[in-house]
Amino acid sequence: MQEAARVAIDLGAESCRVSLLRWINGEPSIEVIHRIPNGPVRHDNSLCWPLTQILAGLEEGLRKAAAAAPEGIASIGVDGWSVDYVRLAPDGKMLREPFCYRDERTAASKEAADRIISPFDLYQRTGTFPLKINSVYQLLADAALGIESEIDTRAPWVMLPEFVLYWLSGRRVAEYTNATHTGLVNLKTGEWDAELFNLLGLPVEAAPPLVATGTVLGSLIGPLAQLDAFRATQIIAPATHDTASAIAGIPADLSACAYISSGTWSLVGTVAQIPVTTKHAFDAGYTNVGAAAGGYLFHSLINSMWVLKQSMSAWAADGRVWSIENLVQKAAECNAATGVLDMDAETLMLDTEMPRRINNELARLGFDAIPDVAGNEPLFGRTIFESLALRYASATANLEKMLGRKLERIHMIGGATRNKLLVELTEQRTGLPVEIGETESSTVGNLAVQLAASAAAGDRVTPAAVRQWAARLCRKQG
Ligand code: LRH
Repeated sequence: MQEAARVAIDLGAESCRVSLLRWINGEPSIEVIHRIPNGPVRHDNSLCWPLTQILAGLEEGLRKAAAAAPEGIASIGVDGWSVDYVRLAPDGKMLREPFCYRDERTAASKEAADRIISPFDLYQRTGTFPLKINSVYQLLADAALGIESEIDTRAPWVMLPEFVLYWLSGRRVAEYTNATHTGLVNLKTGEWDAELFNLLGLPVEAAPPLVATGTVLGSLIGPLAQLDAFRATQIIAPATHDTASAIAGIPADLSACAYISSGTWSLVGTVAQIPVTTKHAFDAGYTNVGAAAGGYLFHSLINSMWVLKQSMSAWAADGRVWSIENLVQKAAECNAATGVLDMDAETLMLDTEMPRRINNELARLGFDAIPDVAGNEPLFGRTIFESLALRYASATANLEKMLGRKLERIHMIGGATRNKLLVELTEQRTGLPVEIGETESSTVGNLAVQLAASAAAGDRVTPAAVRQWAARLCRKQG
């Protein structure tokens, strides 16, 4: 009898995917069955995610998966970008479409939180670098909006990938790796820091119960459960933070190397067994968030393809349509960049008018502007890639200083693995060889945890088991 299939759902800020793992003659084969384009949308004055649309797309994807796997689907797991969450109404439905972390409402709430507890104290307590986008500042912003926007801050909330798990299983949880990115999990206990919630005036009762990576939540519920392929389907919480899933998808031993997980953001770091919350790590912007099945992702978050994608949208609206492949190829033919951008600049994290923002930044730093006219798009691209590679280099140099040892290589996963120019520039600027991993590494990590969880039959999944499954899945992906 053919082994049952599995489904991985990856929620991405630019596109959400439903992928199907099947066993053909005993060998794994992973196929993206359905893609749902995604991006933040403006509702009135706030930036939100089109979650109703995403759920409709996921349902369509799951129906396609069922049709493609007559052998039956053993389990479904969901991972996605971190920090955003959904508030629930008493009937369990979403109260409103969730805010996107780029909404500027957290500027004021972070300032208010900083007055209650200093960012460095918070860092030492939770290990999480206090980024403005973290859920803690968003939950506080809900409180500040309060009456005006009718957000009941006592309303239960659930993070985005876990909302999809809740929709599929009826169980509301917070998986550990994703929970650590809220900025509200205590580093020592690995549990919600109730004292911190109190200090900040946030009701801890509204937070979901914390569960370990690889927890089996129960059977699939709802109309999809009527489909033959879903008769015996279990819903499993993988590492629901997509970066933790992506790192879990790397089959190699990472102790002597750095990873770059690239997409809308780039995460540059390594897996540490002990968290690092020194002043140096804080000043360098390094976070400690949970890794799948043990250890910490010690990395810094770098603004990445967002800058290019936003520029491409602005050009497309002006009739200047480019594919990424074409843009990268033409950028490689430019001799050099016009200048170097500060990829950490706040203005480059916002939406709309990106070419103008880039030029303002170039001017601020004393470089020439790039006339925003047809034909100059590759020069913008080249400037972004050069700036990114230099930022990767400062991140790896900082990492070596903090670890007190040299890195042997970089393991790159995610979208940049397809960008030959960026890979070359990264090798040149960091002076380290780059090993190319999976483009869709979070799918591999998501599935590896599901397989390890099923095999563990109620016991905790181990890093060794996850890595073995990742190796098995990667070998066939070419
Ligand atoms: C990448 C990612 C990253 C977070 C950010 C909010 O998708 O999950 O790890 O820091 O989105």
